[in-house]
Amino acid sequence: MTEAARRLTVPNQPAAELRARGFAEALAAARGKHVLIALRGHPDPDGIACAIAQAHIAQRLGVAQTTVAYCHELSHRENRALVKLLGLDLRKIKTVRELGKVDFLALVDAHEVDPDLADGGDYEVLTIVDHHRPASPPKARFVDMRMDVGATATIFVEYLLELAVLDPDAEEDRRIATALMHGLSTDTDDFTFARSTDFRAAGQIAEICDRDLLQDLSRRLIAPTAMDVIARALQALGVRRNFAMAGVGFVTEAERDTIAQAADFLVRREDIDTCVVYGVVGDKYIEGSLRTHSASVDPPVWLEQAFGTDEKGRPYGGGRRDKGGFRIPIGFLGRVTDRAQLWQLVEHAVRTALLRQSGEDPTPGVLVPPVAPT
Ligand SMILES: [Mn+2]
Repeated sequence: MTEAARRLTVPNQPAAELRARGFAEALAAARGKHVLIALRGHPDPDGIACAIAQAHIAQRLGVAQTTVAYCHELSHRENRALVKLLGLDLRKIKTVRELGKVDFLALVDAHEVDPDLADGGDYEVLTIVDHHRPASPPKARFVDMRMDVGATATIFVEYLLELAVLDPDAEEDRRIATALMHGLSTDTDDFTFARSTDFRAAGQIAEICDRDLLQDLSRRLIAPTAMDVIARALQALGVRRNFAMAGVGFVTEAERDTIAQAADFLVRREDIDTCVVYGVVGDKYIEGSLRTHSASVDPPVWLEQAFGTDEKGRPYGGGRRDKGGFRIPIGFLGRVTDRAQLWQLVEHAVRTALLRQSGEDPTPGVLVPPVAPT
């Protein structure tokens, strides 16, 4: 039977088998070796779950050692709770070297090594498994990029079924299933944006999950700092037709996630479909989060059109179907001591770019007066 015919008769199955086999073959090259699963950016539940799933599969396939590591803060309270409640062993690193001899890197829920991992480029990337649209072709021995899944966790559920079936009676296996379910639900906004493949994956691990733990994990807490930032966003909110934007002023690095939380909140306003919340993070970057449920807004494209690219041609922003983010270094300007003035500059530049991109006239008259920075 031809591949096409088989695919017709048993939807998904042959492709799933092939991909899992390819993944296993790549990992086989690391038999007896040390693989670093390097999370990019601030680890989120999907990335963390996939990392421990890959570590589990790797172990079964004879990889001698796996380390899961990240190089940015584990900044979200819920992400710290995930690591704590599941008793996960995650390492925070600045270089790969500090882990001793590492033979390969593996990327999950990302397709590039974190640029802040100083010597990340010196190591071969063995596998890439991700659902973010790549800006450039990802380079690794094995690549599985799927834009049609709501979470990378869905892909790992598939791998687990083919390569290392989870045992409902084993504590570790239950933990992995629980983490994957949590990753699935957070990445799909509680399954609102889930595809059929995501539902299928959730169904396959539902009986193995620890329900009590899952409930603890999904308790959506809002930190007091996030509430403050949401209040600032509401105060500064500017609405143009179905587009809303809000500049929240200065935010510390540890609290950067509050910008995304404010955007999650604002996009629920019923008369808009897209919003952007932005601020100056750690006096180093203008950072912003975009949230949309508009069919015509593609976050990575929209953000690139609004903010362009850096001198190396890399877009300042990226994202997926319903959300995106951007980060623009402010460099030397970060030293400006008059924060009100600095904020005014940032506010003006960002608002102009956003209004232009949303098809509005960015003349000063339509700019909402900036809120005093904090
Ligand atoms: Mn993800």
